Amino acid sequence: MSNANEKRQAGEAAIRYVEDGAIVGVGTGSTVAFFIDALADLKDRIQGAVSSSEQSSAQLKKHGIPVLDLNTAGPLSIYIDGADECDPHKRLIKGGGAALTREKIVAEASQKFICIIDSSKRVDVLGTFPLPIEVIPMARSLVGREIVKLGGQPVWRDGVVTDNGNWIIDVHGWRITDPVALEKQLNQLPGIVTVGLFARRPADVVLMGSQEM
Ligand code: ABF
Repeated sequence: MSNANEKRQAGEAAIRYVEDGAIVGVGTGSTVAFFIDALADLKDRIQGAVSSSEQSSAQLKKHGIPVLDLNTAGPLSIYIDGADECDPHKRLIKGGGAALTREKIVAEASQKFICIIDSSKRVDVLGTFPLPIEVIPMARSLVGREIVKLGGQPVWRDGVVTDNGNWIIDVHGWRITDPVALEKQLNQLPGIVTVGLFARRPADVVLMGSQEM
C-alpha cells in the first residue's frame, strides 16, 4: 500500500476516537490533513478543535470547524497528530513540519494522544530522522555548539520561521537509545524552546494504516 493510502487510512481510523461534544486537539502534517478532512463530517457533533499550527487552523476553518483557544478549552480528551519517527515504545520524533512547540503543548493538555502514521515512520531506535529543535534565533549558534559537544551535527533549517517566530535546528547523527534522558538534557539548555522528542510524554495509541500498534 502506498504511503499516501496508509496515511489516509490512519487519518480516517482516528475518527473512531472522537466523542460527541468533544473539543479535539489537532496536530499538523499530511497525515493529519486526512484526519481533518474526515473530521469535517462530524463537525456538527463536536464543539470544535484546538489547533497546533496556522496550517491546520486554515484547513479546519475551511471546513467550518471552530478553532478554539486552548486557554478557554481547558484539558482535552484527545489529541490526534502525526510523527516523523515512532519507536516500539510509542516515543516519537516530531517537528519535520516545524510545528513541534504547539504540538507538544496540545499533546500535554490532552488525556489521550493518538499518533497516526504510515509504516515508513516505524523505527527500532529514534534518530535516523534528524531531530528538530526549536530555538530562540539569538541562541542558534550557542545551541549549535552545545549540540556538537553532545556528538550531534546541527543543521540550521535556513529560511524557516515557526508560527512562534523562532528558528529550527535539525540534529543529524544521533542514535537515540534513551530518548527520555536526551529530551530532559536538551530541555535544560538556554535558548531551546522545544525538543522534537515526545518521549517523556509518548503517544498513548499509535495507528499505522488501519492497524492499532
Ligand atoms: C507533524 O507530523 C510533525 O511533527 C511531523 O513532522 C509530521 C509528520 O508529517 P506527515 O504526517 O506529513 O508525514 O505532527
